[in-house]
Amino acid sequence: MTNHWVDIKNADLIIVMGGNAAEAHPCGFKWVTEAKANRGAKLIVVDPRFTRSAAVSDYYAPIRVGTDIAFLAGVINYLLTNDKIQHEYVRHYTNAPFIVKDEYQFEDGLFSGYDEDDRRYDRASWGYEMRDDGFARVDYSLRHPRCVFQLMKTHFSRYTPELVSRITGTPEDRFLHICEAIAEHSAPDKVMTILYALGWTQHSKGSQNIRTMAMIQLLLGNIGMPGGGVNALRGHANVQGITDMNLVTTNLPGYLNLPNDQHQDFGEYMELKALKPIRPDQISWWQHYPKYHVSLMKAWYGDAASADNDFAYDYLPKIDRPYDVMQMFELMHTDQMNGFICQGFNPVAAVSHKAKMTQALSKLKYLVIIDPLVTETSEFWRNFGSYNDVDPSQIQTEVFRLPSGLFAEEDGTFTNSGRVIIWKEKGANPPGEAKPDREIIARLFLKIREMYQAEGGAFPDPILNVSWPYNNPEVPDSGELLREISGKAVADVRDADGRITIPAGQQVAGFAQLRDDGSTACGNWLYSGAWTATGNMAARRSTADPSGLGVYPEWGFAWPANRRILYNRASCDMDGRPWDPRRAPVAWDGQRWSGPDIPDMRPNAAPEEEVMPFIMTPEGTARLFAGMNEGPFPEHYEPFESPLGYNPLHRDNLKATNNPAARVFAQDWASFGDADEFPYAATTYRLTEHFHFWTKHAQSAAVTQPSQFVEIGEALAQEKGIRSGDDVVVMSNRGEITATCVVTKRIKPLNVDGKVVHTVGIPIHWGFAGLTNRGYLANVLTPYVGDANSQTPEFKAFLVDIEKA
Ligand SMILES: Nc1nc2c(c(=O)[nH]1)N[C@H]1C(S)=C(S)[C@@H](COP(=O)(O)OP(=O)(O)OC[C@H]3O[C@@H](n4cnc5c(=O)[nH]c(N)nc54)[C@H](O)[C@@H]3O)O[C@H]1N2
Ligand SMILES: Nc1nc2c(c(=O)[nH]1)N[C@H]1C(S)=C(S)[C@@H](COP(=O)(O)OP(=O)(O)OC[C@H]3O[C@@H](n4cnc5c(=O)[nH]c(N)nc54)[C@H](O)[C@@H]3O)O[C@H]1N2
Ligand SMILES: [Mo]
Repeated sequence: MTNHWVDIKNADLIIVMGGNAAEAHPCGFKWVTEAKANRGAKLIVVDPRFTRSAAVSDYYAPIRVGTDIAFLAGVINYLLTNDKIQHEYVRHYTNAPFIVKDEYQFEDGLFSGYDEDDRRYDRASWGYEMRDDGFARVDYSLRHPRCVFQLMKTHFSRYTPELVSRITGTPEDRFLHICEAIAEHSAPDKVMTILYALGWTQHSKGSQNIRTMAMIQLLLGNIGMPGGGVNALRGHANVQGITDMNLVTTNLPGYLNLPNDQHQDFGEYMELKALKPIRPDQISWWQHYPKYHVSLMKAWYGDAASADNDFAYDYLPKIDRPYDVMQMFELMHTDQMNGFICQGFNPVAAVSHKAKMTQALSKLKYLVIIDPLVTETSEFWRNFGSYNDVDPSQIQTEVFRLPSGLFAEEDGTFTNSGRVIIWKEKGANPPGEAKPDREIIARLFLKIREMYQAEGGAFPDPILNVSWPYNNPEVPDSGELLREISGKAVADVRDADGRITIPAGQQVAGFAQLRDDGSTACGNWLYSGAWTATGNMAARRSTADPSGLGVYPEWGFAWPANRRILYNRASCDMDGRPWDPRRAPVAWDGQRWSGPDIPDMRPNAAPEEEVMPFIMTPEGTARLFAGMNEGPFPEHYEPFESPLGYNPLHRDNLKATNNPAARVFAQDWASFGDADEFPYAATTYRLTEHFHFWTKHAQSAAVTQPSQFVEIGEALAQEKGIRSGDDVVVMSNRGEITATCVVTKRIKPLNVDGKVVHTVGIPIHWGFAGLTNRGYLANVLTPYVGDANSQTPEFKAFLVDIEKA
């Protein structure tokens, strides 16, 4: 979240689209209720299903799965053509005035630089025109034909309400009503927020869905504002924390990048990453990149990382492609990977195209499962009839199960969606032979290191030299780990005059103290200060909220620097006056930036200096034109399995039917189905009563939703002669499942480009392990194709057929 949970109470309008917060985030949803009750906020829900979020909304619109970019692009067109944007904000705080290179083009649904064989764009033509002094050219009148603002107007003018309705199936009047409601929030003192989750991410163009809404929020001037922002409601209790710590294989902790094979030279790499401003006087925060990188390597390798060996740069793998979960299973499937350690993860249930998953695991030599429970993954080799139709005699994979504790059986921290890190105590010790994850990983590491010590290896240094300074090496203490992540001086840190500012051994107060000379160590620059600033994380539980804005400055610690709202300088005009004095996180007081929140700005940057609020970019502005993998502007592409089979925007160019940069492995093209055979749009989602695939082991949860079901609308039910309670078979080109059918008024047929499109809804929680009635994994049906930027599978838009069983 750019903002945070409590801040939702400050919104005037809340859009829930691409998520279903009332059911998937029922506790956090209370802040929506507060906004409605206390300030008369309105709630709008856009979802293919009339969800429980929709049931308490002020306005609802249905949408065809996988078409949100068309909807949101239509909103952008509405805002631009009706001049409903916040002018000063757009002119100064976004890259609207920047002039784009001549070579940039958009034609027939493709941007310049497309390489069809590689399914990849060369982004060179997407840059700004630069001046001789290294700064970008801008036109604050916004009239230059190639300034971002004018290019946007042209690009989005195609998304008329009529076209939006044709693509999305959302009735035109409903779409226009929502446009009008959104447009009101271009007033400087009116703020809208967006709450989204998987309905946007789990698509072959998921990142662009979110980015399109970010553009709307920028046009309205809603980023940096209390009650505003772009807010991802995250999944598992600590998934924000694990993302911050490098969930994505191309990252290092704190969103630093793992160098790729083009970057073998340390000096060159640091220079490349330390981005200089491309506008005069801007902050361009990534200039500090080398400090964070070097401090990370000091945390990992201690004395073995020194200036003499480029701070152990050669120990880092230089990555040739992302190794996300789809890539891993592709490698297993093609015999390029033979061992897999799987911790707190049930991929057979959770990843798309289940048949491919079990085939892939069958090719392994060994599989290690670290989990408190039996899972579909640990049982993948066992025959469960049609639920898991495998022949164990043909599977040679050796499966090791290491029983772990559960998250509630360890102390440590959680980071919530709002970037707030809080300390938690454990509820109990893991039972029986189970061990905490920390101990399992530590002991695996120590054993592997021992083997390298004894037997050598091709390149043992990165293993042998890991710094492991814990009191009990077999069970590192969570406090020790958090202090390592928070950072400390490892040699005396001195100022320019040689005076010691932080003596060796002392924790640093925050990332501003980190150095690139090897005198500091820090496991994650974004968490720097989490330990020190607070003295003791466990004590950060003050419920004082002096401003009433829901800041709670001494409850937990929000990264970065305990800042609750990112880019909060943008909540003020160019003169440093709040757009809305009743909701001012910071303001310029004549001397400095101050207020209830920690300013996201150099504290003494006077407004006359014109230091722009988006301090992470070299421009100082947010980007309406940005280097996403499938294009600098969003464009509607159909899901890989589309009920239309063509893109109404580009019927004549088949290459622009689906996202041209989405990742598809060669063998998987044949596994996609088409609308002739599988005519219905399908999507998957969760229920409040279960958490994915493991609460089915808990009796109390298992009885609340004991049996698998799918949902269809009344019109389709009638067409197919299906009644509520009948068993049905749902088929995709990858397999079929049988379940009870619930016929519902909550799903309505949509009129899409003259064709009636029915939606089949498939909750995900059943499988062949646990205490519920046995069921089929929903992912028997889903396709194996990944988003172009995040590689998230397209779980939310595919094709099925349905028949009475
Ligand atoms: N009780 C419970 N709570 C959970 C979880 C759980 O398993 N159980 N899981 C947690 C996790 S890990 C996560 S990531 C979150 C997920 O939170 P959500 O994303 O809110 O959960 P989902 O139910 O998967 O999907 C949300 C909605 O997206 C809609 N949708 C599907 N396709 C589209 C589309 O193309 N466009 C639009 N606009 N909407 C679409 C679906 O109809 C559904 O209502 O929930 C978390 N909370
Ligand atoms: N079709 C479809 N597929 C989906 C989704 C969808 O919407 N549609 N949603 C996707 C999303 S967003 C997510 S997050 C995934 C969820 O997929 P997973 O994360 O794989 O599923 P979970 O069942 O939440 O958890 C996996 C395991 O973690 C174990 N566990 C719990 N606590 C601990 C612990 O402290 N230590 C260890 N070692 N193990 C522990 C549990 O016992 C469980 O077996 O599913 C994804 N798959
Ligand atoms: Mo998730």
